[in-house]
Amino acid sequence: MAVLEIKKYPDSVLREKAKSVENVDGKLVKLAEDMLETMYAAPGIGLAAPQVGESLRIIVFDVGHSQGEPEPHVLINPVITASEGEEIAEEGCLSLPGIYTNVKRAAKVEVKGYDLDGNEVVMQAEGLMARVLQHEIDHLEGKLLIDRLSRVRQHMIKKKLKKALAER
Ligand code: GNR
Ligand code: NI
Repeated sequence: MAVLEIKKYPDSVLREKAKSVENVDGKLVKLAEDMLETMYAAPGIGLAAPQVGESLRIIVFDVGHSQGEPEPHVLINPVITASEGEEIAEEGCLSLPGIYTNVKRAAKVEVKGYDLDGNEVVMQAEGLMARVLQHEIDHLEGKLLIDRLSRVRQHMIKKKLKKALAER
């Protein structure tokens, strides 16, 4: 396994629409394992393939590991099939270092996808897991959390990002 480099804003790969995975081979399994290792090393609670430079529809997440045993999840070609309610909570993104801001999301989601064995998986999620699933699936569409903010807040954060970039 390997820790991969996390692509940061404004890398163009973060703005691409990721391609569907057509079949799960050894290379894809390796990518999923490397993504999990990269996520735990960051540390983060979710990661989408475009964040490591692979424009493919694969996400990994683990929302429970800080409280106990690691519970790694891999989802291939995930799709939100139902959503309910609204909830505002603070989010961060490994591709937007230093930015933490409230984001409005659906409170509950149902997500369908496939695991690494090619079996269909259906997940009912709420709370932090629902939030992370929506955040990761956004990455597959080339969408970042800043796109979900008010214009005024977007403007403020883009100024902050520009300044941070100039100082790198
Ligand atoms: O590590 C992460 N934490 C987080 C917190 C609240 C909502 C979403 C996230 S995902 C983020 C890692 C990341 O950037 N995934 O794409
Ligand atoms: Ni992110």
